Amino acid sequence: MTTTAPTAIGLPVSDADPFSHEVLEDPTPFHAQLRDAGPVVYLDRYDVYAFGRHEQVHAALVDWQQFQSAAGVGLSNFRYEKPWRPPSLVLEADPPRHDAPRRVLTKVLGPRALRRLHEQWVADAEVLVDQVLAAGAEFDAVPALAEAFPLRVFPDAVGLPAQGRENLLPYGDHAFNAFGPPNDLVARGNPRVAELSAWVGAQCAREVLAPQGFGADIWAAADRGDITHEQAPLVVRSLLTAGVDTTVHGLSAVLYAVATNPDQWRRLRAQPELARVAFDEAVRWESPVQTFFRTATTDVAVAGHVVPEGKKILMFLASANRDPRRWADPDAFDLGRDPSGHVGFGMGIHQCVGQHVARLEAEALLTALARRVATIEPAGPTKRHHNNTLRAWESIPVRMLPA
Ligand code: OW7
Repeated sequence: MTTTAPTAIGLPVSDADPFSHEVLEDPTPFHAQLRDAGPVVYLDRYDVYAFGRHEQVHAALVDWQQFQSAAGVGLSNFRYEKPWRPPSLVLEADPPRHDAPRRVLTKVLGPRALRRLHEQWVADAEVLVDQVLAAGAEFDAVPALAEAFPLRVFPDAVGLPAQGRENLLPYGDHAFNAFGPPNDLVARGNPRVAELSAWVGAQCAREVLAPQGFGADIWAAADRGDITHEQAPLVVRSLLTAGVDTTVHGLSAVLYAVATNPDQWRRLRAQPELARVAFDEAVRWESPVQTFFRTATTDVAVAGHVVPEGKKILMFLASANRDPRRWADPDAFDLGRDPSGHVGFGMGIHQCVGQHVARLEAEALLTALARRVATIEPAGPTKRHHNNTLRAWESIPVRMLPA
């Protein structure tokens, strides 16, 4: 990062590209430079204001009045640019329009609804782990576990038909790329956008969804008048966009964390009730969702600077989650710390509405592994998957020795 001296008004300026392959491969040094440059840094390449410290990221996330989402939570400003798809009714909306769809999702994905799934998902995780271990001690944890488990349980829970489920990961990958600039990652996804969007759109219809599941629950909420029937398909679409890649990369993160921190795996084996802490700590440590943007609704004063009305703000969730001003030994994956207060699921009114689903998936998978696996070791070179928004693994070769 080339950071010029603070300008006349004292605002640090950087010409860095947070969406370059170099930064996506290893964003950690860039995040440190950004935090050290100041509480607000102007990224002149994109004409956006960047927050890398926990204090400013947290403050922006909880201030939806001054930092709006309705102009889009990617680089594209919906005031001036047509979105690539109809905006999400929750993610890309502000109160009051945001609130009814959000309330519906809160209930559909809430702890009460998940109690019915708990037993089944624990059994599914045990079957999957037994199958994988029976096939050999060495395997790639990304396809074998991190992708396989969510794809085994989540589409069924939504009530999707079996056909076409292979479209879920490519659609999500593109949607998360589309929050970034129109770079090569977006260009590579573009040829399939029409086909994937058509498939996702078709799955949101009431007749296509199973009579029981999250999808049917959303349509039932429309029947009750909690949202309109016109809104129901887009609310289902939120599940299909945000519910698969995020959990895959969250599970990859915790699997990589325990594979490279054998002391923490021993701790988890001794106390499997730490599974949820392990997952939250992995979400802090890796931040599967790295960044989101907001748009200033007015001239906003931030740490002695002014973010002008209408400008985009790039919030580095991943950087906030390793800010040494907030966390002791931030780069350590440590089951002994309290990771609450991390912003990996966001914060405030938009905080991840699916986090209980994600935590249940992680708890089921980690508990099944803790009961069966004595040691987890890296078994070859890992490979990153680059995405403009997601921190992802393509491959994590591991060796798991049974207990
Ligand atoms: C949606 C954590 C990301 C998202 C991401 C992408 C799409 C949506 C939500 O949350 O469609 O509502």
